Amino acid sequence: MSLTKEQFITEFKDIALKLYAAPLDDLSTQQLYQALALLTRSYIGQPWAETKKRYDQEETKQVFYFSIEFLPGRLLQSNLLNLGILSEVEAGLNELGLRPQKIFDAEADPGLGNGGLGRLASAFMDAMASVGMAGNGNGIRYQYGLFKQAFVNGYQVELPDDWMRNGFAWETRKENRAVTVKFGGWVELRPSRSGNLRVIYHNTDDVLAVPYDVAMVGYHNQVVNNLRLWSAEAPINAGTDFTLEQKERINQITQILYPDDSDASGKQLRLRQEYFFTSAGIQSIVRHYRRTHNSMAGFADRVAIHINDTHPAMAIPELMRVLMDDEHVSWDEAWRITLKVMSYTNHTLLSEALEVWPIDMFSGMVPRIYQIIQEIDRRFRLVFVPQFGQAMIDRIAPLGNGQVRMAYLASIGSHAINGVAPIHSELLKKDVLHDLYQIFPERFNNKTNGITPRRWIQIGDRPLSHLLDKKIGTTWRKNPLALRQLHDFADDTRFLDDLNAAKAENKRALAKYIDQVVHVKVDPDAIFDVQIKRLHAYKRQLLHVLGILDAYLAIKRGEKRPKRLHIFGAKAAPSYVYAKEIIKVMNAVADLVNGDPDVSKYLQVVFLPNYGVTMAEKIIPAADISEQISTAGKEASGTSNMKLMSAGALTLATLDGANIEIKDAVGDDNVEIFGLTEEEIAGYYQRGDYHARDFYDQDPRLHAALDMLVNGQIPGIETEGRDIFNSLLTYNDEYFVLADFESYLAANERLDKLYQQPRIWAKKALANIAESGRFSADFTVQRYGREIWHVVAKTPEDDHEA
Ligand code: NBY
Repeated sequence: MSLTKEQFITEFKDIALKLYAAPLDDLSTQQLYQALALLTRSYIGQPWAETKKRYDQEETKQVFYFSIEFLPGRLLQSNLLNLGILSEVEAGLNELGLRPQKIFDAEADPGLGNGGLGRLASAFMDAMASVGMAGNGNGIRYQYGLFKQAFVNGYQVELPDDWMRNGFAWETRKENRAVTVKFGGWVELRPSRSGNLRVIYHNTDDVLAVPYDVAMVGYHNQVVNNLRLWSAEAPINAGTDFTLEQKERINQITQILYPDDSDASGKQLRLRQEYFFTSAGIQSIVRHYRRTHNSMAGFADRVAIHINDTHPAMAIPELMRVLMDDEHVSWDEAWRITLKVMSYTNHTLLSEALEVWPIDMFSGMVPRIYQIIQEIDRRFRLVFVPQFGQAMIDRIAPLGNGQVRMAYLASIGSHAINGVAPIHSELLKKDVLHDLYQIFPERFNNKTNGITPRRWIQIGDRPLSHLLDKKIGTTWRKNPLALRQLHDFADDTRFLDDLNAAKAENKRALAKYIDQVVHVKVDPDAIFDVQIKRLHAYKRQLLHVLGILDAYLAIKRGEKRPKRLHIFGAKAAPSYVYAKEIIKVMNAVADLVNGDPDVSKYLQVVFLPNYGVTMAEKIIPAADISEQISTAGKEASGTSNMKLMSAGALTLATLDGANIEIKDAVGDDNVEIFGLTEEEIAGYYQRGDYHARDFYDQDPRLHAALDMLVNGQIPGIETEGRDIFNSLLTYNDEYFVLADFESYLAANERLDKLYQQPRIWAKKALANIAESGRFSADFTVQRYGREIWHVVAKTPEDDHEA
């Protein structure tokens, strides 16, 4: 859209006056934010309605991305950017004597997810709208997001994230689109005169699912898609029948996000959440379709439903249920439609993270869904036992060991199953879903994750963005592959110096932010070494910490090194004791290092509390080194690796997840690879001959670093230091930290040396930025569109051009 600075100023003053009955200079920052958000929303309404109308009129095939998590990040700036009016608005605010950034910072970050899985879902929403794909999100409107993390005496403390305290400016309550979700009770199957089976539900607990829609604005293309988040309420007209307690119980369903990104803990409320948003989504899709079609025959040509990990896998039996019970479609026809509609992404290779539910809990909560899964299970066995044998089918049938096994259900009921990086997709076929791969080889494929450069470069990294505009023009903003033009300037020393200057500016800004948040004065000239991701044993923040301890000891011995600032951001699942112990140790190490004037000349450590999307936007542009150091074969893909490379950070990495593709993209000279490969680790497992203690005994530097955990040199970690020490030595170091220690140090030493030559460093940074375009989620969703969903992207401009 077009909007001049002058128009904006008039409209902004006007809306603020209407809203608050006061002139601008009387308003708080929060009020200014609310007014600006409302004005921005008013620009979105029309293209939003028109997009909807166009999809209906043209009978566009639509994608519905079902995810129990979304992490959109703040939306004001990104909506303004995508509408094409960010510069005008900022100029207008400046002219009014207001600070744009201060207003943007008044927005709460909707933390409706744990980590990469939730962020990926939101990147895809942004990307689908931006490439003109009819892509809708389906999720939960959690009253409370992921806990707010604080540190008290170095320990993680979890506080409620009341992110909607000031409302959520971007949502629209769609009361008229509410549906009823039924739990519990029992099911009567009664033959009817027509020969159909009539399904009668008795004694169910009904919950009203009310949708709140959030606009997903495409980049400069007049497309606005829909993210539908469901909220649980007591059914209407029954107000008098519900006690306060019953209402409370219903409201609880969408009250809080589960803060577990590790093992699938069997929580009843979690299962309730899964069925709630899945059933609501399926019902509303079918209802919308049936408004314009009188049978379900063509449904699969108009609808693709994607299951983001197994949390929404009940979409499969739920669609079967609606097709059969409500639409009177036969089993065979319903199954044909369901298979064609559904597709599934797996996000983990850790077997403890594969979701399973006890059958008695499951069948009690969703009896009809359980019946349908029983029938899926029966038919699956009937068809495949003769061909593949009882033992194999027992391993992978949807029901087994008294459990409903969601990954198997998802795989059996989808026409496509994908991993999120090549190594991950290969390991799915080889290990985790090997038996299913034998049966359905054609379903398996890879779709490497992606990120949105709009948020991470255009919004997050202004200095770099301006530099790019000056050097290669602005086409990279629409097509990030244009970043490849940067290769032409790999030997342009002026430009390399400019790149370093942009990085330095970002580092000064981050240093200021660090001082504000944790009151540590850091040296902006240090190497900024960043590890930002959930705290997990397999991600090996511990290896990074041991590297810091080694540096500490070396500096204490009098060694001089280029100054490094280690920056961590990481939340631990509240029930993950070991991860929380690592957090305590990280904080204690930070105190030790920063508090020692001999050491802090060369080494500083900052652990920023409450890492999330908004904080990532501040950290990533300032990073020199990106630590991607998971045990090879454990990280499905990673996405912070892609974001950091696009900011020109050099990747310090194991050959895991998408690190491998980053290495292939930039070449061996432009990343720093270390550590055991996945094959080498598999070899240790097979032979059973990994002995962590040997590394401790044989490597004096490792020995000394590990001893610091237990010898009292780090105050306050008696218990935690001992537990971690034991996990590595007594319990033989499940994640091969000790085996990779030496090569990790060597890689770090190479980076230290390299940093002494700023232009060579900048040249490598340039190569990373130049090749980061391929990881744009725009391309990722287009690959999903072509190969899985069978949809084509199209924008209103395409119509004009045609
Ligand atoms: O998904 C992450 C992977 O670890 C990462 O490698 C990948 O890049 C990213 C996107 O594909 N997985 C992830 O974020 N998983 C969770 O957050 C999660 C949440 C809940 C549960 C399990 C995992 N759960 O069991 O409830």
